[in-house]
Amino acid sequence: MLLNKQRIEERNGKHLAAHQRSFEYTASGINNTASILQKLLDFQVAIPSWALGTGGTRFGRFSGAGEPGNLEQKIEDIGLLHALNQSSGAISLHIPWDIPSDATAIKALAAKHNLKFDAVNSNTFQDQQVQTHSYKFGSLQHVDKAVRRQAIDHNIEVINQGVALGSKSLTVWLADGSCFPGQLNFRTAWQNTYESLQEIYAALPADWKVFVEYKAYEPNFYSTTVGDWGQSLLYTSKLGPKAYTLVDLGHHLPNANIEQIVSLLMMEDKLAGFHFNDSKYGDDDLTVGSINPYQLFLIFNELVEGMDAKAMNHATDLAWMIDASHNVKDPLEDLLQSIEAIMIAYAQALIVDTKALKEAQAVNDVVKAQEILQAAYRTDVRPLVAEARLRAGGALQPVQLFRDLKVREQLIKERGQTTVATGL
Ligand code: PSV
Ligand code: MN
Repeated sequence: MLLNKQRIEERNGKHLAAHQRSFEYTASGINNTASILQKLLDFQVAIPSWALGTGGTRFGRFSGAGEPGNLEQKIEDIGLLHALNQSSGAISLHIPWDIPSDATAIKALAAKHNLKFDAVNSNTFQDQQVQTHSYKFGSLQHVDKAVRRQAIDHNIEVINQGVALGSKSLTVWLADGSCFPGQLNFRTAWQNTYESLQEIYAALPADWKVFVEYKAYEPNFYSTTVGDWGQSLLYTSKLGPKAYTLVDLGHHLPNANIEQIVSLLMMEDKLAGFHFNDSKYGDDDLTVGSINPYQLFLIFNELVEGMDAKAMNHATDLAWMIDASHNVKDPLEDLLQSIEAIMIAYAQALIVDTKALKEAQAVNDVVKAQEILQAAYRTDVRPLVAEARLRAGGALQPVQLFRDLKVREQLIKERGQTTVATGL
């Protein structure tokens, strides 16, 4: 199914007058509207190939209907999202859930939908049918060299797949760790993992990066070998300049100060980018901004301040991606909501009066500092985000248009009721 700009433009018509009124009002209170709009237009968030179907937990999965049954259909889904919001111009593949059988054809299909290939992700946390050794007791950390070899080779294979598609980075997330005290030797597990990562690092093409993603717990519940940002930073610092630490918002212990982590990783030039999601308890993988939008804003505030301090390009110098599991919502509607939440937080961060904030910090004016941040956070920037979408040819109201055009109903007609997408 294709949504062309003309069809979207026609539908925008009936909301245009109301939008223009609210946009003018919001813009009148902001100094640099033109530059903010350009930044919003440039900002693209990659969609993971594994999040286009209904997700599940270990207790069950309640599949939706009309889910994409293959990689081509997943690309088509992201094409729909991008047509609606003009901010989802990239796809991140998980191998072997989504191995392209014909890289040239897949690349051409993605280009037809104006999509690029973001980071490729390896998977050594599940056993595949054709695999010789099991990852039950870890992969890159494993006590058996043959298992480590298999996991290293898989990562190199994923790099090769990514090269064929035009990706420029590999994300490694390891489930490695232990469930019980005494199960493994922490130092040996760390050392094995480091040596394995060194081999993967050595296989990176010159213009590639490797992202080491950390996670506090699950599936291992006693220790995780890349358990937090400190451990990831230790690996990436030792590996070299092509290695970076990837922050997945759901991978922290409760109440962690993620914005501070982000700020320090950027200070050290070691922040890879993000897997966006939201959570109340742990790795809940909920819609971005659905539980704690203020935290998301504070993270973007650090990002914008940190990127500007280093004259970085907001759109291209870090990797922006969603990593969520849509268990009770239509995945496409959920992704549209997530992108909207990201754009809102980004726009709010862009209107922070950074000069005044620095002045307040310099004289320890705590009250003023809070006033400045919350003035930005409490500004309704939705008309700015909508205006950027409108200028790019997207929908003024993406979720509403998705429903009005009966996109899911159409996909069910095309794909049937019972298709199940690959992923967790
Ligand atoms: C692990 O929880 C994770 O965040 C990693 O990024 C994986 O690649 C992804 O989720 C798998 O769903
Ligand atoms: Mn993740």
